[in-house]
Amino acid sequence: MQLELLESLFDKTCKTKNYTYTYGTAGFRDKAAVLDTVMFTTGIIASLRSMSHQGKAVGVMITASHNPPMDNGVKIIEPDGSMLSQSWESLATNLANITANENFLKSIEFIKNLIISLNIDSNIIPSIVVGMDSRESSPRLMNCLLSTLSPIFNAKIINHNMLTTPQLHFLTAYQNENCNIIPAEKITVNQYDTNFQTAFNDLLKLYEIKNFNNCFNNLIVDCANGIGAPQFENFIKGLPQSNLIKFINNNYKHPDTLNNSCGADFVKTQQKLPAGVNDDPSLLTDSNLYCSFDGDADRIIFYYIDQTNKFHLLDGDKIATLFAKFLKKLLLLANLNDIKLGIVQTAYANGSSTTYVSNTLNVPVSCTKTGVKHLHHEAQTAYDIGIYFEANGHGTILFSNNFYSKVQSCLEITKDESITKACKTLLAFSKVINQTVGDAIADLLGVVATLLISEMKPYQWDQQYTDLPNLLSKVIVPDRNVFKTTDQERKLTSPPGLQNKMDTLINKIEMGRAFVRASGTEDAVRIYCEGKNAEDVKKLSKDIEALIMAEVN
Ligand code: NG1
Ligand code: ZN
Repeated sequence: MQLELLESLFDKTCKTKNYTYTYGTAGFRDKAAVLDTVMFTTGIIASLRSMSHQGKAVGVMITASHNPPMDNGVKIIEPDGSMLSQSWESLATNLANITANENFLKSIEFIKNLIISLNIDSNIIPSIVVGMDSRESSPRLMNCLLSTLSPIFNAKIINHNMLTTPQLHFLTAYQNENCNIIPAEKITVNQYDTNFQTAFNDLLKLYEIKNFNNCFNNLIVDCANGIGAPQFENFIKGLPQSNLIKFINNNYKHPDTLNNSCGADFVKTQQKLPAGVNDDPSLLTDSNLYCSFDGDADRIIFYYIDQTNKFHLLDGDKIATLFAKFLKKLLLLANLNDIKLGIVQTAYANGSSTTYVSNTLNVPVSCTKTGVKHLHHEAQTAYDIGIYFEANGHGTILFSNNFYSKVQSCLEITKDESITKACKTLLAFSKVINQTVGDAIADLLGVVATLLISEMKPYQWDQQYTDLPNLLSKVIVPDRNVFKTTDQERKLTSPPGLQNKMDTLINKIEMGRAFVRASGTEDAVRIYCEGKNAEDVKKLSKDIEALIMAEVN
């Protein structure tokens, strides 16, 4: 480690000064033009994180997910593939802000103190795995990131270049798990592909499924013109029936089109079909299943149209309930009643889904703050099978060690064929899921497998429950940081008095529910409203927006 080299690199790389960065819901996010300094400091933090894990590989992904093309961002991945530990988020924020606002000596002092207080052995060589999405600014920001890794830390760098966020999470964990058998430089996205293709094919073999037409004619995949396009186009070469998969918005080589009138965020918030479906009439039929990835393919939502061409959304809440129903049935078949299955949602989950999970599925449901790190933690600590999804389609399923040992021992003891099959299905299904993080590709495989095994068409899946009318909107305010919340972000504590005024409006409408919080990824305040009647919901949303504007102006 040669910290003395930092000064000249600071001057060369950190052009953005007098700026405040925050490690938010999903890492640092901002206009790409101001991210040079924070890329530089993130390289330092990632190296220290790897050293604090005795040189295990730590991942760094450059992406701004669903945000517009001129934005970008960066997030750090722990050696086990999970998101950066929360205690390090503030360290990352502090170093970025000291570097952007104070002098070089202060930054060096901060780094040295960190090394001492965390007891980091400075002789350890860090190992960093890097990747980026398809944005125009990503290669430039990658250079800012890499500028510290080699000269200062002499880090071992594996550069996967362009890939999806979940692919990088998976490969970071894979590299650490297999470090004694596979040299890091031999690890490529092929390992990811083979792993999930094999898992999916093995699961279908259990049920001898060869034909997908019982569930849909075509699967139309909207890739948001992002990195999911080339990655999934390549991935499906290892799937059966891949000729049924049709791509739209796969123009990732034109980064200016990223997330533009397409992608998971657009479809979920606008509640309508993305661009591209209407261009080709053969794509528009009620026998197709549609899905949209977001810009870095860690979110997916599904939808279909009925015979009258009406659009129906199958969002993250619907994915969670589909999986919960399927897994609960398998647990019952295998008599594995002591495996604790639960769903984790955020306040953005539709009220109908929460009622359905508790009252119809009889599955416990938890609510956490927005941001998958919160859901992930709850799923991991509260359940043996923790299904977590944000309504926007960001989520996965976590299977505990207790789950694996109980299913395995049941399999060893039982002579009953249906119990054996249920246990084998549970184990095979758990491999289809990317347990490091929400993954559009793995979640797609999980949904398709569930529909095929359950012989369910999209409209039957949709019949589980009917969403309450809802509206998600955002307003730009001078300072979103004045909006502070409590109760898993469902109630405002600041600005004072605003929540009371909102409650008066909410109480006026039937089944009304609404909340307001500052976004962690955009410079905006989000308003969520739902109620029994769509017109009431629209009005409530407008009224709350007016309250906010009156408050801040
Ligand atoms: P913010 O901008 O903090 O609301 C958004 C999503 C989160 C999460 C992150 C990361 C909504 C309402 N919020 O966060 O759920 O997915 O982006 O991508 O969808
Ligand atoms: Zn994303």
